[in-house]
Amino acid sequence: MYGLVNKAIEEMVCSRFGEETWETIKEKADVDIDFFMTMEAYPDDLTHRLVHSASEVLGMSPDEVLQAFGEYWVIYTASEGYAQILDLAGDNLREFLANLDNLHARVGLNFPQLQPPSFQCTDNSENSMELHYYSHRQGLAPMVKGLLKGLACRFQTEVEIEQTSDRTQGADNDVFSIHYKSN
Ligand code: 1MF
Repeated sequence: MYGLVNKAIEEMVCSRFGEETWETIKEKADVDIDFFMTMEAYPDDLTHRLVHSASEVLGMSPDEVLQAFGEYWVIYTASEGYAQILDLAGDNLREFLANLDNLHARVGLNFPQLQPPSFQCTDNSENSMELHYYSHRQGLAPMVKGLLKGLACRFQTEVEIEQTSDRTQGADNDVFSIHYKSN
């Protein structure tokens, strides 16, 4: 994945736990890189090693780290030069999710090594929808749950998110059910 992803993990850890903790995490992950380059593509394995190491050092499960990271990604990209791309994707959760493939297509135009996931949503009713998540990558569904929470926060929408289908449990793809809490 592009270095932007590893930089976001670094920023999340450093802002919450400090730089020393980050150095420990990198060391344990056997990652000997001082500065990640935003525009350079790094092996996915490196990102996974960082997540696993962070989970050990921080005493969280890898899924919890990924979920926290998903939430952070929404804030991080908005503050690191991608505010406009995010703004263009919509001003409510439904619209944004429906536009995610367009967003990735736009980013991928300039960065050919992007391997974008794909998202398809279907409206179940006025207050609930289903999101199908397709990816070249394995094991990132917890991050998607975090991304959804981050987006709900961005749009100040209260939602309940449940994963109803799980690739790690043998399903063809991951499906999330999103329920708007009425208030
Ligand atoms: O292949 C990739 O390197 C890659 C990196 C990040 C693919 C996708 C993403 C973004 N995605 C991360 C989870 C990927 C899960 C998977 O592959 O199955 C999050 C997608 C997302 C979901 C909900 C809400 C917002 C989301 O992301 C918005 C977004 C997406 C991509 C970028 C920024 C915001 C982006 C921008 C530039 C990138 C990489 C990603 O790379 C650069 C950066 C600077 C210069 C050149 C390239």
